[in-house]
Amino acid sequence: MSDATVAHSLEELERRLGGLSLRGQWQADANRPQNVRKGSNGAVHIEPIPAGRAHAWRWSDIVPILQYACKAMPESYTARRALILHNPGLPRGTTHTMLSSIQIVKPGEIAWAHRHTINALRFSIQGGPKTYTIVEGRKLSMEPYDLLLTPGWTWHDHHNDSDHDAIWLDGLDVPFTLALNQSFYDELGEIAQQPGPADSLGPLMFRPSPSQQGEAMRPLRYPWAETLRAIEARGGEPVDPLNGRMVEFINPRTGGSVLPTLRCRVQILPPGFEGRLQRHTSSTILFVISGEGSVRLDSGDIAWGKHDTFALPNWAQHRFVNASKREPAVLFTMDDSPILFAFGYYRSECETAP
Ligand code: GTQ
Ligand code: FE2
Repeated sequence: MSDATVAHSLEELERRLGGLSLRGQWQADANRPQNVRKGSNGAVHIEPIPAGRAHAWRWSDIVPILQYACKAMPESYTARRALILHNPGLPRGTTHTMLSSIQIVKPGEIAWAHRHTINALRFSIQGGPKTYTIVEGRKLSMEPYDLLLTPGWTWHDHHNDSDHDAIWLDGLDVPFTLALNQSFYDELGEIAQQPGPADSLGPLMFRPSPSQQGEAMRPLRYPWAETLRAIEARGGEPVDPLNGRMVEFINPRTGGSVLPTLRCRVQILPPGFEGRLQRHTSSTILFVISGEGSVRLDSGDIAWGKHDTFALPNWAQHRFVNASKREPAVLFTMDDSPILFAFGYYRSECETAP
């Protein structure tokens, strides 16, 4: 049977392509979820559908299950007694690029030393001067709302020498790093590192005054007391109609984000704040330090209160609301915007002024 005698069908073409490990470009993304729009002239416009769901994890659910985990897993060990905040709309992770967990270390415990290419941070919730993490030999205490960094490939082990449970929020670029297939992991082979003297770097610099460039070592601990001072110093600045007030944690050596993949900020919504509708291509994980409010999305409102954590998918329209007319709401946020800025993908839109 020669080709000249058979009708040339698209179906037959695709069958033959398959046998040759080829695919037509028209077949490539046919089943991919995406938002396709046609303009008045028939031209096609495509944009992402937000990856995963907006979801909140309640502190009131987390605390009892952490206590249960302590009974069910009597030792923390190297794998960590950490509960992943698993987005119900994703195969893995809290957003499609980031993963957060809530971790508990009991009095007297050590979470064993290891390192990984995955970048990680911790935002302390319950802790004190006798709760600490050792990062590359630097002993960093974990007091409430301190931010601690373990940049990719730095050794780290966590210690709780106090007589209270230590609890913190972990943030990592796990889904991003796995998507690139760049995950390496080592155990030290000893339970803990030998710590040097307590961390003793100079004062931190926050935007808008980045300097300290060229410093031999960068800060890996951002104490809450200093963060509060930075927030207070900027209290007189105008309130952004989208996000309230934002203070970014900066790597003083670069003037950029604290980790190559993750940006960390504190967001303050003044009393009665009702933000403009906005969306951006970055995804965000938010932890409520204090206050009560909601984020309003097309899919409904998500209310949040003290110590809740919630995930905001990329490109989801949202609006921040502080439910209180008297108290500000204070949030710790991490987002994946450094990845997007690095490759020119970052975009944002907002409602124009009324
Ligand atoms: O504490 O080093 O939630 O390596 C996930 C992976 C915490 C940690 C997590 C980790 C850690
Ligand atoms: Fe780790």
